[in-house]
Amino acid sequence: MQAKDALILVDVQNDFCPGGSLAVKGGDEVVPVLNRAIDKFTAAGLPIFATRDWHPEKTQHFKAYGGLWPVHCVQGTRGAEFHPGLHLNKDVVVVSAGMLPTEEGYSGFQSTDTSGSGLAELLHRKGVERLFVGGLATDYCVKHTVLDGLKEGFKVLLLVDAVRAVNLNFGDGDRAIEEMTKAGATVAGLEAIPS
Ligand code: VGL
Repeated sequence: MQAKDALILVDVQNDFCPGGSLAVKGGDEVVPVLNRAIDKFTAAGLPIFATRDWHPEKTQHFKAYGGLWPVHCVQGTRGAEFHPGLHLNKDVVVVSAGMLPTEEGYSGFQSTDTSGSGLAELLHRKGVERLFVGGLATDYCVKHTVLDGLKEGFKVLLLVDAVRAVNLNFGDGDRAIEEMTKAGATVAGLEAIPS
């Protein structure tokens, strides 16, 4: 493990898992894979960030108000909670996105912690240079987080066994992986996490 690595868990929330209001097929399958990544990062004392979609009840992100999506991840609801099987611990920093009624909030880099600091700033403060990214969903929040991470100057590894796609259109997930790769991300398995 290198001292400048961080793990980014993207939106592993109940509403994106089977039974949730915007369920991603196999969404819960990312949990055991991410838990192994969390255990490795925790053992090495390296930073872990968990992003979450954290919407108000009325937002242009939802169909009823002109957006694409069914109601999901409304602040304070069970659907907005992290999947109960995810090994979150007190050292994991939670950052929230999509809190404004006018904001889609697809990118983890639009997320802030409780004091209002953005993800890029939090990563820079810890001297992070390389991100390992997994979570939900491949074709939305994972993709935007990876692309923005690259734009911010981080090296980015996509933990490909730990992502699942919404696939509103057939093949969206595969196209998203291609787009991330073209932009400079590396597709990797858990073995890419040095221990
Ligand atoms: C997401 C669709 C709508 C995601 C969020 O977390 O990828 N997808 N809102």
